Amino acid sequence: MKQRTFAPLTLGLLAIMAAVLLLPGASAAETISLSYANFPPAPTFPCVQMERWKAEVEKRTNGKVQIKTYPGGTLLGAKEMMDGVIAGQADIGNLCMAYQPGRFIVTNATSLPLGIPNAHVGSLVLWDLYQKYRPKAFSQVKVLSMFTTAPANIMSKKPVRSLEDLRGLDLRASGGAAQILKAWGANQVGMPMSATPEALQKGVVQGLFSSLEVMKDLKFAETCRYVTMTDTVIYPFAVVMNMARWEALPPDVQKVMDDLKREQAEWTGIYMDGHVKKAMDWSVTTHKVEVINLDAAAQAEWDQRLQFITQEWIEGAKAKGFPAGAIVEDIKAFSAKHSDRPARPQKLKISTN
Ligand code: DTR
Repeated sequence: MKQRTFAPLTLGLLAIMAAVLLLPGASAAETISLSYANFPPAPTFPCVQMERWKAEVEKRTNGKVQIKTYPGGTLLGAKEMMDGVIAGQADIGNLCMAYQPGRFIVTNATSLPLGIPNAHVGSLVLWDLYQKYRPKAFSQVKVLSMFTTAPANIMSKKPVRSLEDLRGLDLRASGGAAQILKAWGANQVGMPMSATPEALQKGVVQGLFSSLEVMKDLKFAETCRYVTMTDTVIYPFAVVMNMARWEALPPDVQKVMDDLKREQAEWTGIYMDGHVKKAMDWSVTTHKVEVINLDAAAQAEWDQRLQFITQEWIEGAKAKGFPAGAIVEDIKAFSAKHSDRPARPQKLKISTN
Protein backbone atom coordinates (compact mmCIF):
# COMPACT_ATOMS: atom_id res chain seq x y z
CA MET A 1 0.00 0.00 0.00
CA LYS A 2 2.71 2.39 1.05
CA GLN A 3 4.58 1.84 -2.16
CA ARG A 4 1.52 2.61 -4.26
CA THR A 5 1.15 6.10 -2.73
CA PHE A 6 4.90 6.78 -2.70
CA ALA A 7 5.53 5.97 -6.35
CA PRO A 8 3.18 8.53 -7.92
CA LEU A 9 4.42 11.15 -5.46
CA THR A 10 8.04 10.54 -6.41
CA LEU A 11 7.18 10.53 -10.08
CA GLY A 12 5.24 13.75 -9.67
CA LEU A 13 8.14 15.43 -7.90
CA LEU A 14 10.56 14.27 -10.55
CA ALA A 15 8.29 15.60 -13.27
CA ILE A 16 8.07 19.01 -11.58
CA MET A 17 11.85 19.17 -11.14
CA ALA A 18 12.40 18.22 -14.77
CA ALA A 19 9.90 20.84 -15.94
CA VAL A 20 11.62 23.54 -13.89
CA LEU A 21 15.03 22.58 -15.24
CA LEU A 22 13.75 22.53 -18.80
CA LEU A 23 12.08 25.96 -18.59
CA PRO A 24 13.89 28.26 -21.03
CA GLY A 25 16.29 30.52 -19.18
CA ALA A 26 15.76 28.84 -15.80
CA SER A 27 18.72 27.36 -14.03
CA ALA A 28 19.03 25.46 -10.79
CA ALA A 29 19.48 28.82 -9.01
CA GLU A 30 16.34 30.09 -10.77
CA THR A 31 18.13 32.84 -12.59
CA ILE A 32 16.16 34.15 -15.54
CA SER A 33 18.45 34.98 -18.46
CA LEU A 34 17.23 37.37 -21.13
CA SER A 35 18.87 38.60 -24.31
CA TYR A 36 18.53 42.28 -25.35
CA ALA A 37 19.38 43.25 -28.94
CA ASN A 38 20.28 46.73 -30.14
CA PHE A 39 21.37 47.96 -33.56
CA PRO A 40 23.80 50.90 -33.13
CA PRO A 41 27.28 50.83 -31.58
CA ALA A 42 27.68 50.66 -27.80
CA PRO A 43 28.53 54.35 -27.12
CA THR A 44 25.28 55.64 -28.68
CA PHE A 45 22.28 56.68 -26.57
CA PRO A 46 20.04 53.67 -27.42
CA CYS A 47 22.74 51.42 -25.96
CA VAL A 48 23.43 53.68 -22.97
CA GLN A 49 19.74 53.49 -22.03
CA MET A 50 19.85 49.70 -22.60
CA GLU A 51 22.71 49.30 -20.09
CA ARG A 52 20.89 51.50 -17.58
CA TRP A 53 17.71 49.41 -17.91
CA LYS A 54 19.69 46.18 -17.56
CA ALA A 55 21.41 47.46 -14.40
CA GLU A 56 18.12 48.62 -12.86
CA VAL A 57 16.30 45.34 -13.60
CA GLU A 58 19.16 43.24 -12.25
CA LYS A 59 19.35 45.40 -9.12
CA ARG A 60 15.60 45.57 -8.50
CA THR A 61 15.18 41.80 -8.93
CA ASN A 62 18.16 41.14 -6.63
CA GLY A 63 19.95 39.37 -9.44
CA LYS A 64 17.08 37.02 -10.22
CA VAL A 65 17.08 38.39 -13.76
CA GLN A 66 20.31 38.53 -15.75
CA ILE A 67 20.33 40.38 -19.05
CA LYS A 68 22.87 39.85 -21.79
CA THR A 69 23.07 42.87 -24.06
CA TYR A 70 24.00 42.77 -27.75
CA PRO A 71 24.86 46.25 -29.10
CA GLY A 72 26.00 47.00 -32.65
CA GLY A 73 23.58 44.69 -34.47
CA THR A 74 25.34 41.57 -33.20
CA LEU A 75 22.05 39.79 -32.56
CA LEU A 76 19.52 41.71 -34.69
CA GLY A 77 19.97 44.55 -37.18
CA ALA A 78 18.09 47.87 -37.32
CA LYS A 79 15.27 46.83 -39.61
CA GLU A 80 14.82 43.25 -38.36
CA MET A 81 14.39 44.23 -34.70
CA MET A 82 10.61 44.05 -34.40
CA ASP A 83 10.16 40.83 -36.35
CA GLY A 84 13.21 39.29 -34.66
CA VAL A 85 11.70 39.91 -31.23
CA ILE A 86 8.28 38.63 -32.34
CA ALA A 87 9.99 35.46 -33.61
CA GLY A 88 12.00 35.09 -30.40
CA GLN A 89 15.47 35.54 -31.96
CA ALA A 90 16.03 38.03 -29.13
CA ASP A 91 13.96 38.28 -25.96
CA ILE A 92 14.10 42.08 -25.98
CA GLY A 93 14.95 44.56 -28.74
CA ASN A 94 15.27 48.30 -29.19
CA LEU A 95 14.03 49.80 -32.43
CA CYS A 96 13.90 53.16 -34.15
CA MET A 97 10.35 53.38 -35.46
CA ALA A 98 11.30 55.84 -38.20
CA TYR A 99 13.15 53.03 -39.98
CA GLN A 100 9.75 51.48 -40.76
CA PRO A 101 7.55 54.53 -41.36
CA GLY A 102 4.53 52.63 -42.67
CA ARG A 103 4.50 50.16 -39.80
CA PHE A 104 4.26 52.44 -36.75
CA ILE A 105 1.88 55.05 -38.03
CA VAL A 106 0.51 56.37 -34.72
CA THR A 107 3.78 56.62 -32.82
CA ASN A 108 5.74 57.91 -35.83
CA ALA A 109 3.41 60.91 -35.84
CA THR A 110 5.62 62.30 -33.06
CA SER A 111 8.17 62.76 -35.86
CA LEU A 112 6.03 65.35 -37.63
CA PRO A 113 7.34 68.93 -37.47
CA LEU A 114 5.17 69.91 -34.50
CA GLY A 115 7.78 71.75 -32.47
CA ILE A 116 8.48 69.24 -29.68
CA PRO A 117 11.30 71.11 -27.94
CA ASN A 118 13.55 68.38 -26.53
CA ALA A 119 13.96 64.68 -25.80
CA HIS A 120 12.60 64.94 -22.26
CA VAL A 121 9.30 66.36 -23.45
CA GLY A 122 9.37 64.14 -26.56
CA SER A 123 9.74 60.95 -24.55
CA LEU A 124 6.84 61.81 -22.26
CA VAL A 125 4.66 62.84 -25.22
CA LEU A 126 5.42 59.55 -26.97
CA TRP A 127 4.66 57.56 -23.82
CA ASP A 128 1.32 59.36 -23.33
CA LEU A 129 0.44 58.82 -26.98
CA TYR A 130 1.23 55.12 -26.80
CA GLN A 131 -0.83 54.75 -23.62
CA LYS A 132 -3.79 56.55 -25.12
CA TYR A 133 -3.92 54.79 -28.50
CA ARG A 134 -2.32 51.39 -27.75
CA PRO A 135 -1.52 50.98 -31.47
CA LYS A 136 -2.10 47.59 -33.08
CA ALA A 137 1.45 47.69 -34.42
CA PHE A 138 2.58 46.59 -30.93
CA SER A 139 -0.08 43.97 -30.22
CA GLN A 140 2.31 41.06 -30.73
CA VAL A 141 4.90 42.28 -28.24
CA LYS A 142 5.17 43.60 -24.70
CA VAL A 143 6.24 47.26 -24.75
CA LEU A 144 8.85 47.87 -22.06
CA SER A 145 9.49 51.54 -22.77
CA MET A 146 9.51 54.25 -25.41
CA PHE A 147 11.58 57.42 -25.76
CA THR A 148 12.68 59.91 -28.36
CA THR A 149 15.77 61.68 -29.57
CA ALA A 150 16.41 65.39 -29.22
CA PRO A 151 15.43 67.45 -32.31
CA ALA A 152 17.37 66.91 -35.53
CA ASN A 153 19.91 69.31 -37.01
CA ILE A 154 22.26 69.30 -39.99
CA MET A 155 25.82 68.03 -39.59
CA SER A 156 27.89 68.59 -42.72
CA LYS A 157 31.37 68.62 -44.22
CA LYS A 158 30.67 72.00 -45.87
CA PRO A 159 28.93 74.94 -44.21
CA VAL A 160 25.17 75.16 -44.74
CA ARG A 161 24.14 78.77 -44.13
CA SER A 162 21.20 78.98 -46.51
CA LEU A 163 18.77 76.90 -48.54
CA GLU A 164 21.07 77.64 -51.47
CA ASP A 165 23.94 75.78 -49.73
CA LEU A 166 21.62 72.86 -49.14
CA ARG A 167 20.47 72.43 -52.72
CA GLY A 168 21.42 69.00 -54.06
CA LEU A 169 23.58 68.19 -51.02
CA ASP A 170 23.64 64.44 -50.28
CA LEU A 171 22.60 64.10 -46.65
CA ARG A 172 21.96 60.88 -44.80
CA ALA A 173 18.69 60.76 -42.88
CA SER A 174 16.24 58.14 -41.80
CA GLY A 175 12.54 57.56 -42.45
CA GLY A 176 10.30 60.59 -42.39
CA ALA A 177 13.19 63.02 -42.76
CA ALA A 178 13.16 62.29 -46.48
CA GLN A 179 10.28 64.72 -46.95
CA ILE A 180 11.95 67.36 -44.82
CA LEU A 181 15.25 67.32 -46.68
CA LYS A 182 13.44 67.26 -50.02
CA ALA A 183 11.36 70.28 -49.00
CA TRP A 184 14.60 72.13 -48.28
CA GLY A 185 16.10 71.05 -51.61
CA ALA A 186 18.69 68.59 -50.27
CA ASN A 187 19.10 65.05 -51.54
CA GLN A 188 18.10 62.56 -48.84
CA VAL A 189 20.07 59.33 -48.73
CA GLY A 190 18.22 56.86 -46.53
CA MET A 191 20.02 54.43 -44.22
CA PRO A 192 20.01 53.49 -40.53
CA MET A 193 22.43 55.27 -38.21
CA SER A 194 24.50 52.10 -37.97
CA ALA A 195 25.47 52.42 -41.68
CA THR A 196 26.31 56.14 -41.51
CA PRO A 197 29.94 56.19 -40.29
CA GLU A 198 31.03 54.21 -43.37
CA ALA A 199 28.89 56.30 -45.76
CA LEU A 200 30.46 59.49 -44.42
CA GLN A 201 33.94 58.08 -44.59
CA LYS A 202 33.54 56.83 -48.16
CA GLY A 203 32.02 60.13 -49.27
CA VAL A 204 28.69 58.54 -50.19
CA VAL A 205 27.11 61.39 -48.22
CA GLN A 206 28.29 64.90 -47.34
CA GLY A 207 26.66 64.98 -43.97
CA LEU A 208 23.60 63.88 -42.05
CA PHE A 209 20.41 65.08 -40.44
CA SER A 210 19.84 63.78 -36.92
CA SER A 211 20.14 64.69 -33.26
CA LEU A 212 23.58 66.02 -32.38
CA GLU A 213 24.82 63.56 -29.75
CA VAL A 214 26.30 61.45 -32.56
CA MET A 215 28.86 64.22 -33.18
CA LYS A 216 30.68 62.74 -30.19
CA ASP A 217 29.30 59.21 -29.82
CA LEU A 218 30.14 58.27 -33.41
CA LYS A 219 32.93 60.85 -33.78
CA PHE A 220 31.16 62.62 -36.66
CA ALA A 221 32.78 65.87 -35.49
CA GLU A 222 35.99 64.56 -37.07
CA THR A 223 34.43 64.76 -40.55
CA CYS A 224 31.46 67.11 -40.12
CA ARG A 225 32.93 70.44 -39.08
CA TYR A 226 29.66 72.34 -39.45
CA VAL A 227 26.36 72.12 -37.63
CA THR A 228 23.33 74.08 -38.83
CA MET A 229 20.71 74.45 -36.12
CA THR A 230 17.21 73.68 -37.35
CA ASP A 231 15.75 71.96 -34.29
CA THR A 232 13.28 70.22 -36.52
CA VAL A 233 11.95 66.81 -35.54
CA ILE A 234 12.45 64.14 -32.92
CA TYR A 235 12.57 60.37 -33.56
CA PRO A 236 10.61 57.80 -31.58
CA PHE A 237 12.12 54.56 -30.28
CA ALA A 238 10.53 51.51 -28.64
CA VAL A 239 11.84 48.74 -26.41
CA VAL A 240 9.82 45.58 -26.98
CA MET A 241 9.82 42.08 -25.54
CA ASN A 242 8.78 38.74 -26.97
CA MET A 243 5.24 38.11 -25.71
CA ALA A 244 5.69 34.47 -24.69
CA ARG A 245 8.86 35.31 -22.77
CA TRP A 246 7.02 38.15 -21.02
CA GLU A 247 4.09 35.94 -20.11
CA ALA A 248 6.46 33.32 -18.66
CA LEU A 249 8.03 35.83 -16.25
CA PRO A 250 7.00 35.64 -12.58
CA PRO A 251 4.69 38.47 -11.44
CA ASP A 252 7.32 40.12 -9.22
CA VAL A 253 9.69 40.44 -12.19
CA GLN A 254 6.89 41.71 -14.41
CA LYS A 255 6.15 44.35 -11.79
CA VAL A 256 9.75 45.55 -11.76
CA MET A 257 9.64 45.96 -15.55
CA ASP A 258 6.19 47.57 -15.55
CA ASP A 259 7.31 50.06 -12.92
CA LEU A 260 10.26 50.99 -15.11
CA LYS A 261 8.36 51.76 -18.34
CA ARG A 262 7.65 55.46 -17.92
CA GLU A 263 10.65 56.02 -15.66
CA GLN A 264 12.95 54.66 -18.38
CA ALA A 265 11.31 56.93 -20.97
CA GLU A 266 11.95 59.97 -18.83
CA TRP A 267 15.45 58.91 -17.80
CA THR A 268 16.43 58.48 -21.45
CA GLY A 269 14.95 61.83 -22.49
CA ILE A 270 16.87 63.63 -19.76
CA TYR A 271 20.06 61.74 -20.54
CA MET A 272 19.69 62.56 -24.24
CA ASP A 273 19.22 66.31 -23.72
CA GLY A 274 22.21 66.55 -21.38
CA HIS A 275 24.35 64.43 -23.64
CA VAL A 276 23.62 66.53 -26.74
CA LYS A 277 24.93 69.54 -24.87
CA LYS A 278 28.08 67.70 -23.77
CA ALA A 279 28.66 66.30 -27.27
CA MET A 280 28.43 69.76 -28.81
CA ASP A 281 30.70 71.34 -26.21
CA TRP A 282 33.20 68.60 -26.99
CA SER A 283 32.81 69.06 -30.77
CA VAL A 284 33.38 72.82 -30.58
CA THR A 285 36.31 72.54 -28.20
CA THR A 286 38.05 69.51 -29.65
CA HIS A 287 37.27 69.75 -33.35
CA LYS A 288 36.54 73.46 -33.77
CA VAL A 289 33.10 72.64 -35.14
CA GLU A 290 31.24 75.75 -36.25
CA VAL A 291 27.61 76.06 -35.10
CA ILE A 292 25.51 77.99 -37.60
CA ASN A 293 22.36 79.61 -36.23
CA LEU A 294 19.85 80.76 -38.86
CA ASP A 295 18.49 84.25 -38.40
CA ALA A 296 14.81 84.59 -37.55
CA ALA A 297 13.69 85.27 -41.12
CA ALA A 298 15.59 82.28 -42.51
CA GLN A 299 14.35 80.03 -39.70
CA ALA A 300 10.77 81.09 -40.49
CA GLU A 301 11.26 80.29 -44.16
CA TRP A 302 12.78 76.86 -43.45
CA ASP A 303 9.92 76.05 -41.06
CA GLN A 304 7.32 77.32 -43.48
CA ARG A 305 8.50 74.90 -46.17
CA LEU A 306 7.61 72.00 -43.86
CA GLN A 307 4.06 73.01 -43.13
CA PHE A 308 2.49 70.79 -45.79
CA ILE A 309 3.99 67.67 -44.19
CA THR A 310 1.56 67.45 -41.26
CA GLN A 311 -1.44 68.15 -43.47
CA GLU A 312 -0.37 65.46 -45.93
CA TRP A 313 0.24 63.02 -43.11
CA ILE A 314 -3.23 63.66 -41.68
CA GLU A 315 -4.84 62.96 -45.04
CA GLY A 316 -2.80 59.78 -45.62
CA ALA A 317 -3.35 58.38 -42.13
CA LYS A 318 -7.05 59.22 -42.24
CA ALA A 319 -7.38 57.29 -45.50
CA LYS A 320 -5.87 54.29 -43.69
CA GLY A 321 -8.51 54.57 -40.96
CA PHE A 322 -6.50 56.32 -38.23
CA PRO A 323 -7.98 59.21 -36.21
CA ALA A 324 -5.19 61.35 -37.64
CA GLY A 325 -6.44 64.82 -36.70
CA ALA A 326 -6.96 63.75 -33.09
CA ILE A 327 -3.50 62.18 -32.95
CA VAL A 328 -1.87 65.43 -34.07
CA GLU A 329 -3.94 67.48 -31.61
CA ASP A 330 -3.01 65.07 -28.81
CA ILE A 331 0.68 65.35 -29.61
CA LYS A 332 0.46 69.14 -29.44
CA ALA A 333 -1.54 69.01 -26.19
CA PHE A 334 0.82 66.48 -24.55
CA SER A 335 3.77 68.58 -25.64
CA ALA A 336 2.26 71.70 -24.09
CA LYS A 337 1.44 69.73 -20.91
CA HIS A 338 5.02 68.52 -20.50
CA SER A 339 6.78 71.65 -21.66
CA ASP A 340 7.41 72.84 -18.14
CA ARG A 341 10.00 70.05 -18.03
CA PRO A 342 13.53 71.35 -18.10
CA ALA A 343 14.31 72.08 -21.71
CA ARG A 344 17.71 71.28 -23.05
CA PRO A 345 20.24 72.87 -20.73
CA GLN A 346 20.26 75.87 -23.05
CA LYS A 347 18.93 76.33 -26.55
CA LEU A 348 22.27 75.19 -27.88
CA LYS A 349 23.39 78.69 -28.69
CA ILE A 350 26.92 77.43 -28.45
CA SER A 351 29.26 80.19 -29.40
CA THR A 352 30.92 79.71 -32.73
CA ASN A 353 34.66 80.08 -33.00
N1 DTR B 1 17.51 60.37 -35.77
C1 DTR B 1 17.47 58.96 -35.98
C2 DTR B 1 17.67 58.17 -34.71
C3 DTR B 1 18.95 58.34 -34.00
C4 DTR B 1 19.44 59.47 -33.42
N2 DTR B 1 20.63 59.22 -32.76
C5 DTR B 1 20.92 57.89 -32.93
C6 DTR B 1 22.00 57.13 -32.48
C7 DTR B 1 22.04 55.80 -32.81
C8 DTR B 1 21.02 55.22 -33.56
C9 DTR B 1 19.93 55.96 -34.01
C10 DTR B 1 19.88 57.30 -33.70
C11 DTR B 1 18.46 58.60 -37.04
O1 DTR B 1 19.01 59.52 -37.60
O2 DTR B 1 18.64 57.45 -37.36
